[in-house]
Amino acid sequence: MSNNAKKFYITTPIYYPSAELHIGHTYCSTATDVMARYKRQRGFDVMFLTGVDEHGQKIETAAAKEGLQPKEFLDRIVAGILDLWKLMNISYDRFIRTTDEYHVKTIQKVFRMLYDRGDIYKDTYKGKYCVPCESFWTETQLENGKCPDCGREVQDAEEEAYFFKQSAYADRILELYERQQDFLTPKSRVNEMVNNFIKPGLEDICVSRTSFKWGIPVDFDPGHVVYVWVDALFNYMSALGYLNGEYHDIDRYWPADVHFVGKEIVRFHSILWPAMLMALELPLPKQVYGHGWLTINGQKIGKSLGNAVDPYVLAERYSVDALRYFLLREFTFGQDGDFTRERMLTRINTDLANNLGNLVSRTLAMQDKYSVAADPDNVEPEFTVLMNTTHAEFDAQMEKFAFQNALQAVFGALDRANKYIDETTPWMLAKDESKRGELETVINTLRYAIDKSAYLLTPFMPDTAGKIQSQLNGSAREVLFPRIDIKKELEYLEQNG
Ligand code: ME8
Repeated sequence: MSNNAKKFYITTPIYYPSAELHIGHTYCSTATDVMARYKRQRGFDVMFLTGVDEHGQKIETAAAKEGLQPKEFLDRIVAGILDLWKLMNISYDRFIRTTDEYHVKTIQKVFRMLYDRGDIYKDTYKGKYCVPCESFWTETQLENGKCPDCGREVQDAEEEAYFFKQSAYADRILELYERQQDFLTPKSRVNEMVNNFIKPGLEDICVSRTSFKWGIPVDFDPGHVVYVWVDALFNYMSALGYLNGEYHDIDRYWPADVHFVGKEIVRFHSILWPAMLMALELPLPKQVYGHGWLTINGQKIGKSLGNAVDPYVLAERYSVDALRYFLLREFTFGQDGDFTRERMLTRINTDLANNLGNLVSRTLAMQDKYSVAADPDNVEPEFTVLMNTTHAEFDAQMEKFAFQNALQAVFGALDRANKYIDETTPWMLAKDESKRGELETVINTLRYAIDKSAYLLTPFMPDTAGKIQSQLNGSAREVLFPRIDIKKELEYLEQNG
């Protein structure tokens, strides 16, 4: 990659290592992967970062339960996460573990710098703590006495601790939202932040703990470990080599072009994160995008709710590409979406088997049968226009992370191509030697529509797009997406899924 290429730095959150990764995690990393692949395809020098967020009491407790040291416990789980990303074809450029030595070094330096500048000070912490979420709450923030994020019990907590002067940055954060209108998107997330957190009075935030050990030690005050969110957020910079010698890309890639994050962690990314960066006089990320949740019957899919959907089962049964496609086509990225097996199967059948798959197999079967030579220049003008418009629409939607709309544009064109077959009836043209020219145009127009669509679909379905391209180039044909008998399949999943 030439060093002159425009850069694009995109991140997923770093995931909490959990043995039971579910389709919600897959959703976030697939969306990021699609965006990274899209930008690479358009010539950008992409840095796609993902990783794991390994510290905190939750991990310490989980490891102890299994009689393991935290690191041993983590290594096993991280191997599983890497395996899932491999399965899902997640093309990350860098994978960070917050237990990596270089990251630890960065965090210790950051903590000390914030302390030296007076942005971190020592006091006594009194309040509530949600262990599973690693979140501190004040009484007023609780909902019915429970954690407002997950609804679980919180604990009383009181200890000597360090605090970050978040309150001092409230005005500058509001100014940031004003000045940089797309800093936080979708727009609805800005109102949530302003009304729920900033307007009621932004509080200083407790950034160290003494009640457990599994964290990055504050190097000038033994016994204190750094609050997991300070540790976690700076991964986006430590992974580029900020304040460590491991990597040297900070000047090339920082500030990030976009952080993709789930809506429940938007507040950390759009308040605490910019506030800490402001304190250190560092450039702010250009954008934070808060995506919605995948739910089942309206409830967030997650381990603790016991309704996890296993991406392995779905990917093995319907293909990785079908799953990737479904996730980004069915749901509106910025909003919650309810997962059902029926929605998934219907989407795969309608779009992938009937529309795309059918178009490819019909076109290539006819090309063979009627011995039509490929000629990329023999294209109906209507389709040149259609595919150009589709391409422009696709790009416009991708720039807004409106994946569902981008895909809809391509599938609209594929739909048109299928109708064009019905209108032109190539099997009739083939019977009449005087219509040979017309037949050749029809087949080549279809090939052109397929080729352009495959190009656009590449970031979403890299394997399928590759298969389509090689089938267009004459390699043996295989069915791309077998049609599913939905009723039978639902019964199967009921028993095995
Ligand atoms: O929050 N639907 O990690 P995490 C959509 N370590 N997205 C979902 C989801 C669902 N049902 N369930 C989880 C953390 N996610 C921190 C991040 S970043 C500096 C630190 C998403 O493993 C969730 O919204 O709990 C989040 O964006 C990501 O998975 C990681 O969640």
